[in-house]
Amino acid sequence: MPQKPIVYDAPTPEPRAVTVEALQAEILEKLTYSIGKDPIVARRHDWLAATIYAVRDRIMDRWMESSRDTWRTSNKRVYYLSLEFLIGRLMRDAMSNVGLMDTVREALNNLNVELDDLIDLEPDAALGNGGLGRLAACFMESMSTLQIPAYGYGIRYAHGLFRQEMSEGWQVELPEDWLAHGNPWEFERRESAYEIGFGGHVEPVTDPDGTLRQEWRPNDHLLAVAYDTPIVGWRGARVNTLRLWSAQPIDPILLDKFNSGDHIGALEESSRAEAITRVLYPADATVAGQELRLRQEFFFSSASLQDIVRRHLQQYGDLGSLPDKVAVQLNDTHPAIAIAEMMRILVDLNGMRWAEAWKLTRGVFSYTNHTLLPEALESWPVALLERLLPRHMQIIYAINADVLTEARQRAKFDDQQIANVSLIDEHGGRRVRMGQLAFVGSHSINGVSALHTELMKQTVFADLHKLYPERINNKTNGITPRRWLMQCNPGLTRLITERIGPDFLDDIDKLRGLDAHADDPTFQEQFARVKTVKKARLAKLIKDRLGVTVSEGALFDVQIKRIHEYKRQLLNIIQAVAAYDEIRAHPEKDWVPRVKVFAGKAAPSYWNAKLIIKLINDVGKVINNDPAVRGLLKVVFLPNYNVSVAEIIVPAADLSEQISTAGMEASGTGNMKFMANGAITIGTMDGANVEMHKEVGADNIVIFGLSTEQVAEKRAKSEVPRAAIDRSPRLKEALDSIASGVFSPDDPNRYRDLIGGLYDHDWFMVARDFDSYSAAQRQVDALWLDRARWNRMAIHNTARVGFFSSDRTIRQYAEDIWGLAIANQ
Ligand code: 26V
Repeated sequence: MPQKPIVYDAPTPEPRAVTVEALQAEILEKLTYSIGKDPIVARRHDWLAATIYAVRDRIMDRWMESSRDTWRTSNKRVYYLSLEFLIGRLMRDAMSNVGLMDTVREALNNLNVELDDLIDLEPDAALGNGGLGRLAACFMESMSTLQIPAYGYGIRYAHGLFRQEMSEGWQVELPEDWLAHGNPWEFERRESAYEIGFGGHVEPVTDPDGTLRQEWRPNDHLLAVAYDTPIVGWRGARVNTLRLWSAQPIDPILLDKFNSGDHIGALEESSRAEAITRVLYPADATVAGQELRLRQEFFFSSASLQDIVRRHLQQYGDLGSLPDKVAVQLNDTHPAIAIAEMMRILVDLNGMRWAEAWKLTRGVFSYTNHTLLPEALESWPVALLERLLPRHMQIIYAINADVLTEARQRAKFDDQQIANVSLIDEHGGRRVRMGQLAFVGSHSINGVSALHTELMKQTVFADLHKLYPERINNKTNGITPRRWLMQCNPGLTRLITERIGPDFLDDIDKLRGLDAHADDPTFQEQFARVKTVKKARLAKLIKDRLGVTVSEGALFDVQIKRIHEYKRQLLNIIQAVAAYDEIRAHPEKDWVPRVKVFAGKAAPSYWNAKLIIKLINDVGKVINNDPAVRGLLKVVFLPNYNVSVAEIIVPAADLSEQISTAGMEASGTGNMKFMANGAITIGTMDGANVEMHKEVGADNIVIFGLSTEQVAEKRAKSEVPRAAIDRSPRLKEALDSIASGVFSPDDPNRYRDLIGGLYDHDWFMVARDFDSYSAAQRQVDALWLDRARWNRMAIHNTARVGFFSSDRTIRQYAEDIWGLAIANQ
């Protein structure tokens, strides 16, 4: 049936009323007619779903208006392709952004339901591992806020990141089940389903006009079905769509098999298809390398591109205008296969000439790199790609031939340089390097902090940068101030509003106005009081979860992030052990009471990371129970870190630990969340810390440690770290006690190898940065004792966080990469 033309001014229903009475009536109505529950027997989950349905209706009007607007204005659309979206809970975010918090709270109150209980009940959508996935979520919110017509494309994993529990201090992983109670936010779009192929062969065919084409004939097919979630911008400015794909079989059941009695075999195709979107890969810094992962990558890339091209053709009817109307941002290399898929769609399916297709493709795509760690750079064996995606492998070879020819002829590259820019890695078995593919197929390649972008130019992409010097650019990460200040810290938001008025809510740079109040003792007092309330809340969580009592008067020293050796939780806990030794040796000194808070997940197969968790727990058990410490030091590890837990911990932090080995943390975004909430950063000159140091000024941050250059130098010289240990009796004492089993009497050798590594190679410079870190911690103590000084620093941190808003980041993407004009607001 031919598609009906779109009528932009077709009738729409009356928008829903937003009074307390209307909401109250509607929540009841949803409970009865949508959930099918009598209010007298309804459970809390029923109330939650009913409330979400009522709020959702108030978003629908704006959602539809946003889509109409994009069709009507023919503006360029942005597509953010990401294998991860760590969005967390949506209800508070949505209510707060459309200004319905108080109304809904009152409506529920009248029904004897407490809004905060419902908020805590909503599952935390953990469709991501860490920084990369959370960045995608902040970007989605900022794109809606800035009224950019944008779509997020990803996977609707049935199971997000595993739940972490502790068993005798060890991490154990349990399956996560965020869809168990259904998901009232999503809309299944059966009509938007696409066929995805795998395997098979490529057949050359000659068209009637004599042209030769390659045709891929996959032997394995499944369906990608769309699920849409609305993403609301600040003040409901715009509602964009997060479209997540779910894999389904083409035939739900093989009837012939079933009828012949093979009941399991009849469902085989179904479970094989569904396996693709069953679970998120839980590693974020080592490539998984499994076939299923490549299937996930192609599955969502292909579905997204088919959707994009269909929408474009429906509106514009020709593909030549793609780069004018479509910008596709690749979040890391995970969707890089989309470049080859786009070429296949243009050349094989639409008969476009290769050179023309390549120009369009490069005009459409841009790529963000998020890590330079060699073990996290994706590459796939040629044999695997050939088997799963034979036509894409041919296309990759053809792209490579063009690039290498250009490198030889135009840039006069030598053999080594050719090897560096080649899409094919020849070391060991041949592999396709996805970073190189993403680079050559994009008009823009960006890093996520100034330092990281420089390192991209100097290391992994040095020769590609020589070949295409105008492509690499920097877009320092950001965070959405809505979730990470206004929603998670309403007390602070209120205080700021009282002081400088509400303008900062719409223009975050206005927070600068706080600078002028940083010396005001009354304001300092108020600022500190807000912090104390948040600390009391965290203290309660610690008590409830761990049974450990901590005082809200202590300095809350926080390191929360994925557990990784380069992030150096080990450095932090060794310093805690050294402090423990000092406190016992010098009970007469004026010690600053501290609570060291850790949280984060380790990749299930990352042994050292899991061992570090166990060490933190072992150390905590000893220190927290030693009467000689007199409560001056506590060490706690909060299990199952996720977005919702972060929203409680971040506003309660006094000190933010951002202590990665210089050159290794691409940006960090946790650092920015703490800054917004008035924590002082102790950190290395790494990632976005460098820019934070610049924004906040040297007086308002505590920097320590080796620089990127010094780290590189020491590594190049293969310098043995022993000298650093011999020079530092405090470090030596701490290492000896850990290695000899003081904290692991049940297994004295548990940490021998972990600590041994510090003597041996110390790749992450834990030993060599220790003294500098300890000195920095003493400096923190001194600052804390001068409370006026501390509070002033804290206020300056909040005041100067504006640069780290993801609105700023997205504006820069829009202007420099996507070629969009942003309305000034
Ligand atoms: C790699 C892999 C390998 C296969 C298994 C699953 C998986 C998932 C993610 C990754 C790449 C992780 C890269 C990453 O998360 N980078 C972080 O990106 C943040 C946002 O830009 C940045 O702030 C962090 O510094 C950076 O580590």
